[in-house]
Amino acid sequence: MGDVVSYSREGEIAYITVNNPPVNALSLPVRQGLQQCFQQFAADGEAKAAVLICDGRTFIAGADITEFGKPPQDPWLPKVIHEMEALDKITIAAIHGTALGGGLETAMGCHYRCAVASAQVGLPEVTLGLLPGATGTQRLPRLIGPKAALDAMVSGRPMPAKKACEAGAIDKIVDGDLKAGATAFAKELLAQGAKPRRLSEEVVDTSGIDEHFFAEYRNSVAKSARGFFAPEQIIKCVEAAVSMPYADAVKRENELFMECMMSPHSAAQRHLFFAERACSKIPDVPADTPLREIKKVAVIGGGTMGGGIAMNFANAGIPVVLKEINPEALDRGLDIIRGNYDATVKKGRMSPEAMDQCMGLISGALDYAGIGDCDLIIEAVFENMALKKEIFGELDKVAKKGAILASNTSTLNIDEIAASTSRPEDVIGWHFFAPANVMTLLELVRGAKTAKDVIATSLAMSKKIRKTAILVGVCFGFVGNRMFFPYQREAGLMMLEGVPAERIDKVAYDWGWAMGPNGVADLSGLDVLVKVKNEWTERPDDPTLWVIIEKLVEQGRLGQKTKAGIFTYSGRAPVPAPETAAIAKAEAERLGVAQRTDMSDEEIIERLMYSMINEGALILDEGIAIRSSDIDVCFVHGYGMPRYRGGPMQYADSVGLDKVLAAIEKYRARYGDTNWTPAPLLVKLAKAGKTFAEWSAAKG
Ligand code: T1G
Repeated sequence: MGDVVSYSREGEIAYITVNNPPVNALSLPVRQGLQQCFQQFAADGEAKAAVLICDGRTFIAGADITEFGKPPQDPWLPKVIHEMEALDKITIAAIHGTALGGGLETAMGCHYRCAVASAQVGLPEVTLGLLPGATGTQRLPRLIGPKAALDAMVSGRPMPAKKACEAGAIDKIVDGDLKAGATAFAKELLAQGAKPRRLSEEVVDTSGIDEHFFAEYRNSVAKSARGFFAPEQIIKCVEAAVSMPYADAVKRENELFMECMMSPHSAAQRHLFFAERACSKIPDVPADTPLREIKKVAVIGGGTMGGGIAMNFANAGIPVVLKEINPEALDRGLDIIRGNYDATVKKGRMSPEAMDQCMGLISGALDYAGIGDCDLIIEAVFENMALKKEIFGELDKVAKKGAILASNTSTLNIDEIAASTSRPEDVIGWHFFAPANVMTLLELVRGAKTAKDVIATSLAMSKKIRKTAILVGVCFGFVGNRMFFPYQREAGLMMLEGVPAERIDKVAYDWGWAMGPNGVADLSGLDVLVKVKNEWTERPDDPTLWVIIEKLVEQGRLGQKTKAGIFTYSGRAPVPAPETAAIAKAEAERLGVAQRTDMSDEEIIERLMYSMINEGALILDEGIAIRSSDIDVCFVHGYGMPRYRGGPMQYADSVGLDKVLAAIEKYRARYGDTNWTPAPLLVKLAKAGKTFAEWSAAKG
């Protein structure tokens, strides 16, 4: 048992305490300890009730995810829970922090549950490509009804304690000290003569269920669950809960749980869980690096990006100054922000009071005088090196000592920008993704001279503004865009070969991307890609690169913002445009691009993905990304790659690098070395039978 679970008693109340930092995960010693301590409680004649409580910052936060993928070890959690539930003396779960997954399942194996108001409870297994596999799919519907249980399990979103109490998942909210409150609750139950409440002996309230319920529920989650494996398995479990005896339904739950556990989706989603936590670990920046204090922020440039960036800080309660060059531009910038907030309020996702509070934190400035006291200044102006250098020269004169000077550049050289100041150690890239107040990815671009505390502060601040940040090195396009360029390159070339834009996008969408490459180009603006091509001075010599997009821009078809680009837009839905097909045909003839009528969907997705993955292998070899999982985080958080694919490098590992290399060699034979020379790291790992993940882990 060790000390991960301990037994004690005060009078007639026993306490079973879990102490397994950092989150009291249900590792094997914890399961063994729970089993033994509840047996000790059963045998303790003095103990009339038991409180299950946890030390540290949270109640049990779930099964130990690090154990997944290894042979399961007895006692399994369902067994421990059923033994707890069978006891003839009452048990009470005392919850603080986050009772999640197996944690809530264990609490539901107790006869009663209490919690402090700040606690949250939930079954987030679906975020790991799993389902609540320790009777949660059977107990939660018995506690809060099938619809509320499905919502909780299919979304994976936790419930605040108050809401969980109203729904019936928690019996009592405890004020003040949790242990004291839980003890009082236990005594109250004893005084009432309360009996053990065993959910396994109850049935689901099916009064709200008719013959259409599950079909309608499936339709209601079709969009958000598109392509994911686990949500459907969860719905099947709840169908079993309402139609089968408990014991049979639990067997069905276990079968479906194992199907999830064995799915590549779960491997991918569990990979991302750890990947998102690894990306803030920088090998040469100690975790205890002192941080610079950020009390006030300035954003230079109030365009779409600048406005969105400013909102992130206001949302985190940090005052932010938006600096523009004239009153009209400043008003436009503030109107963009107000409009964004209005839209959120209208959707019911923000209260008008919260909006006013955020707007109250945003002020305007027309010169640099107003930003001299800012601790972090983010430049978010037009993507032009000369202009950025001029601005950083000004910032160098006005910014306070120790202020962090950041650029939101999406491609340009941070070292060159830093060289226009006398303090290159304070300069770093903060590359947000449009819309900046929505997309969760932030690329922090480390310059050659960027100070370690600037990096540490930027990582900490990114968490505060609810961004997932990866630290990247300096190159054209950093990590995300540099890998997205070959992806977009192949999309353009396939159009020249006669593959309709809409087919390419459908293949990408069906593979799981939120939007195909052509829809993305139209969304971000075709003129943006043309500007990138013009700024990309060291790009490979490829006469076919984005020639269709250049012609479309010449015709004023810039994408969604002009209602016409690669596609035509009457609403937001893209409509195939004959103009694009005509340009593709004409450009193919001009360039002598052979037409392909034999292109399979498999080739389309291989050329899109493997061109990106090959670039990712180069990026890893150059040290531009610290680890392959950072690249995965980049694409899931910044480009709409589905979590069940795990990110491009995880996907390559799951396909097998030997297969990826063979396909690249096939395209090299057809399209030449310029775009299809396999990255040396890919060749090395493929030949050694290794994965990108193993290479990254070995690198440390
Ligand atoms: N298992 C193992 N390690 C875990 C863990 C877990 N369940 N949860 C967190 N960690 C580690 C994490 O990797 C990090 O490690 C440290 O704890 C702090 O985490 C049978 C099958 C609880 C809300 O999905 O949502 O139960 O990086 O940085 O921001 O049906 O952790 O420090 O080395 O995230 O304060 C279901 C997952 C599992 C909850 C805390 N449970 N965890 O957030 O800290 S499946 C979950 C979280 C299951 C059953 C099924 C969050 C948190 P390191 P952190 P945080």
